[in-house]
Amino acid sequence: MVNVNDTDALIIVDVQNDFCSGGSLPVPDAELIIDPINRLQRFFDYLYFSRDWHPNDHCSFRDNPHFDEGCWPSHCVQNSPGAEFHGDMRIPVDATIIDKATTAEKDAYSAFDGTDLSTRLERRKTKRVFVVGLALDFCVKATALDALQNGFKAFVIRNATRAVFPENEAAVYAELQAAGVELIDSEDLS
Ligand code: VGL
Ligand code: ZN
Repeated sequence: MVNVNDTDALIIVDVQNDFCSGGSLPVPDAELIIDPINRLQRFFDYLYFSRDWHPNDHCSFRDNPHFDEGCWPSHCVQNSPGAEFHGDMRIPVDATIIDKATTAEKDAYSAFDGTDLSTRLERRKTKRVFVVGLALDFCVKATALDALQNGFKAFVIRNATRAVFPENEAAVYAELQAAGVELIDSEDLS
């Protein structure tokens, strides 16, 4: 069991329409994590919701003529419906939203990359972060590994995340565990 304490933080990564069914870059079974995430929220005093928040000429878009390294369909364009949080996810009025990859030239998978997330966590004396959301093999993985780099203890809650390429899931979990991220399920929390 893991006892959640009052400085622990839940980081909910990129649960946005474009990553869910009907979106431009759908993660298989993304909807299955909404209920677990809604139920997890009550354990935590501090919730951080990250958003992939790209300009419409972002370098990661494969149809962008100005960059050749783009490898994704256009997704999560700032202020578009696809960038909105999934409508069934609970978002408290006092929630903190962390926008990332907001400029055309730079991509950022980690919610720590180019944001003030680490500063905000330190200000609240947070030592441990619990990471959930989309997608396990990209932004969730990068966020958990970056949490370690920033000196936090990191957990990934398996039943509250899904991979965009499910065949990568086992390898990602092995990589996270080898790096020192703890893998748990919602039922392990009290
Ligand atoms: C993500 C691909 C491109 C993610 C973001 O949130 O995991 N994946 N941009
Ligand atoms: Zn993106």
